[in-house]
Amino acid sequence: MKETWRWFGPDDPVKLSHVRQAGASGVVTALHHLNDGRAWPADEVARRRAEIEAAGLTWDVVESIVVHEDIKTRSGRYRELIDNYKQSIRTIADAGIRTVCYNFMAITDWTRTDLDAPMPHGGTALRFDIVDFCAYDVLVLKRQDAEADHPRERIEAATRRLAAMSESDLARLEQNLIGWVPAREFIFDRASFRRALDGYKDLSKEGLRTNLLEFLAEIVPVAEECGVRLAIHPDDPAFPIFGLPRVVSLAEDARTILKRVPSAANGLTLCTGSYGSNGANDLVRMAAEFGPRIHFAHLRNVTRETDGSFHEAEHLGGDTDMVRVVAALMREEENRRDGGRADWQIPMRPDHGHAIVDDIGKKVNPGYSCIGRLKGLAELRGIMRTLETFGIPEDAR
Ligand code: DNO
Repeated sequence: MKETWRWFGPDDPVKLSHVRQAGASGVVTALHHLNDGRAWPADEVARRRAEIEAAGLTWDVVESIVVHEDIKTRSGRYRELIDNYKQSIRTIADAGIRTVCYNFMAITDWTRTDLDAPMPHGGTALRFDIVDFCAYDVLVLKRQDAEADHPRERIEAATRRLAAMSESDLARLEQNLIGWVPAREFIFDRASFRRALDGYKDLSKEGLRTNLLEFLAEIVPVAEECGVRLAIHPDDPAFPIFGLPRVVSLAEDARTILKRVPSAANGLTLCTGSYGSNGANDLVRMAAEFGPRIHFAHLRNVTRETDGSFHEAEHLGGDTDMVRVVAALMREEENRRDGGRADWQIPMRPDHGHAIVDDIGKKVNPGYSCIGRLKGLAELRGIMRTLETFGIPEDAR
């Protein structure tokens, strides 16, 4: 697999020189400031690419060209915004970038309640605490019908939790859930978040899926034409939150998307952490089943807790058997090579990392510290080298 690393652009405190030192050879980035649905200008893409190449790296994956809310709800300016999206795909293809990771999550991108949860080793990790989430959803945001989405015992626990929370704890929780950038492109306050939720009140899961499929029907032919592979990122967490419809949470969702738009250009980002937040997903099986359509891998692990909470584990810890996932992906690469596929190599990145050692106390994009990811990448590289040296064992085939 090609070792890549997410870089948030010139403002990222983790520099391209650090990426080199971590041993990755590819970069995953976006024109993060152009996140309002406008088409990406070729000269800006070229400048960014030149900057990456000057550091001795290649720009392998665009993550993400943001899908505007109007496209997800098929309302407002969606026609013009889809045209812009197509234009951006053409522009990045002209610049030689052939993989686009994007998501179709309503309103929120990945969501956590806690960005600094203490781990037993003394560092911190990202965590989604279902009781904190429920406290915010039901008791603070007071979302209409929210009670129906949570079991009674959880609401009782949430009521006790909220009573014990200080004002600053609550402010932090709200900031983490609705007010935070950069992975999420929009910043909300309570009132604007309620309005955004309102925009989805008549959209069912089927409705959102239809909008996704219609979007794909328009952009996939463009991607095919210019040799770009689209890689949809799963919902994170991979279960409904805030009563919003979710269409990329389960293996079955991925299966439907691939089946309904059967082009090779329509593929997946196998994010083991996001899919792994839902115990119904078997990541090793998904890696094998969806192999030919996996265009990008986000490798990280989660530990699911009994009440539905989860936290981000070490890359080789947690509930997902990372060795077998990597083996399945490398097996897929072998198949592609045997089949003469030019795009045999799957770009992977160590997705997120704990804050450890010199990361602690540093201001970085949450989840995207240098040392934690460096550790994750080194561990994953160890698996890859071992499998390259000794071959992929029969029981991983
Ligand atoms: C989280 C990331 C996601 C991802 C988007 C893709 O760390 O994996 O924010 O970039 O969902 O559009």
